[in-house]
Amino acid sequence: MQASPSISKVLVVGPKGSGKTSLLCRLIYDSIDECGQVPGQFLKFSFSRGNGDNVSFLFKEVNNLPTAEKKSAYILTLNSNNKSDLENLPNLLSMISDKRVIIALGMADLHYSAAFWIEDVKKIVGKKNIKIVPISSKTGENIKQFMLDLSDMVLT
Ligand SMILES: Nc1nc2c(ncn2[C@@H]2O[C@H](COP(=O)(O)OP(=O)(O)OP(=O)(O)O)[C@@H](O)[C@H]2O)c(=O)[nH]1
Ligand SMILES: [Mg+2]
Repeated sequence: MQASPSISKVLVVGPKGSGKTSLLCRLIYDSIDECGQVPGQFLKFSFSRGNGDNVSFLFKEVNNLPTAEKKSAYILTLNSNNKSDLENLPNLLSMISDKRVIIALGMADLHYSAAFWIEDVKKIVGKKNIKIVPISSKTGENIKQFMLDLSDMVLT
């Protein structure tokens, strides 16, 4: 049994309407019907990795970058149905100084109408070691995998 690590503060950033609030709602309430006033709030969440390890997070949606706020990592959300989210990605990445960032490629339930997908994001991210995980906050698709990848990132 591993001693439980201290809490990891993770800032959720991304273009307007890219799904930041919805992702947090999915994580905290397992639904996007009760989003309420998630923005600006610190949300505590304990994730069970399934092997007896729990990882504690403190999430916060941040709508203005760059930020001086302390953090251990960033989640960057993108709306895969909105081409401008891909176009704005280089600028967004330049405002994130932290090396620990994971990209939540959102609206995977609308993959059929996506404006871009994983390969397109990879081209912009280049050699940076940034994981890109397709997710749907609406259906919950791949959210567990996303949390496993996020916890891997903060634990290493
Ligand atoms: N189909 C679908 N819609 C989604 C998904 N995630 C979010 N949405 C919708 O996309 C819209 C924007 O989502 P938000 O979570 O408010 O995005 P945001 O990044 O917090 O937006 P701002 O705070 O305004 O910048 C809402 O209408 C959501 O219901 C998803 O996975 N699938
Ligand atoms: Mg929001």
